[in-house]
Amino acid sequence: MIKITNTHGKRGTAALAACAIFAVTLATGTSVLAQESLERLREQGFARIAIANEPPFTAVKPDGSVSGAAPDVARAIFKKLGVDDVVASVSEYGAMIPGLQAKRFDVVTAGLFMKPERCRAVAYSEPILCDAEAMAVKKGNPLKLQSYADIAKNPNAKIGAPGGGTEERLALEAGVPRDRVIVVPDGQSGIKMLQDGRIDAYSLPVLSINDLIQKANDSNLEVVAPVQNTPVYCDGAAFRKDETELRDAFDKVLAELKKSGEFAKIIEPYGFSAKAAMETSREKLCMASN
Ligand code: 6CS
Repeated sequence: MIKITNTHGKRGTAALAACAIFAVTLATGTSVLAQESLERLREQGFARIAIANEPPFTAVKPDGSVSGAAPDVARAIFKKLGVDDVVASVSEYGAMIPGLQAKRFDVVTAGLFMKPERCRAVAYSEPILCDAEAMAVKKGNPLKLQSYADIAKNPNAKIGAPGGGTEERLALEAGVPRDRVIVVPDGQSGIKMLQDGRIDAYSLPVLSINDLIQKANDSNLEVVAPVQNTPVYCDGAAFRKDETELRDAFDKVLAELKKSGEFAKIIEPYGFSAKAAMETSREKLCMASN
C-alpha cells in the first residue's frame, strides 16, 4: 500500500513517483528502469556483446559477422525488445566480467557458465546453453587422462585451458600446479600446442572441443568426454548488477522463445539441448557447488 502524505510535499512527491513507476510497470510489463536501459540501447541501435569466438557457443565469421548460439539467441531477444542488432567484442573469459562492469559491453553472451562466484558479480539471465567438459588428447590417450585429478597426479602432464575459464579453475582446484596449467588464447592455438606436444590435454566444453577436432582433421588426436567428476554447466546472458530490470526484460522474452519453440530452433542446430536449459534454473546453477 503506497501511502501518500502532504507533509511538505516531499514524501508525497516520492510516493507519487513510486506510483508512476508502478503504473508504467503494470501497463507495459517492463519497469521504468528497464525502459531507460532499453531506450539507451535502442538509441545506440545495438547491444554491445562480449564473446570469445569459440564455436559453436560464439563465432566471428571471416566476413566479420557474428554467429554462434549465444549471439543468435541474444540477437533474437534484443530484436523483440526493439534493439536492432548486436555488436561483438572478442574477449578472454577472465576479462568478460571486468569489461562488463567497466561498461565496455552491455551484456556478456559467450557461454560464460553460471557459478556462484560469477553469480555474485553479475545479473545472469535464465539458462541458455548447457554443456559438459571435455579434453582433447593425443590418440590413444597415452597418459590415460580422464579427469583433472589425473593431470594433477602426473608430474609430467600439462593442460591447456582458456584464461579465467572454468577448465583452468577446475584444473587448479583439482591440484594441478599453476606451472602445469597453460593459458591458451584460442582454440586453434590449443590444438597446435597439443599437436606440438607442448601440452598433453586441451580442455574446453564438449561441443567446442568437438568443433575444433573436426576442423583439425588430425587422426593423431582424440577426445575424452565428459571429463570425469565434472558437472554439466549452463551459461546465461550476463548483465551488470545494476541492470537487473534489463535482465528481467531479457528473461521475459527468453521465456516466450522457450515456450514457443523458437529457442530450440535457434540453439539445437548448433548441437545444444533446449531441454537441458529448460530443466534447470539460474537459482539452481548459482547455488551449485562448483
Ligand atoms: O564459462 C567458462 O568459463 C567456459 N565457457 C565456455 C563456453 N568455454 C570455455 C570457458 O572456460
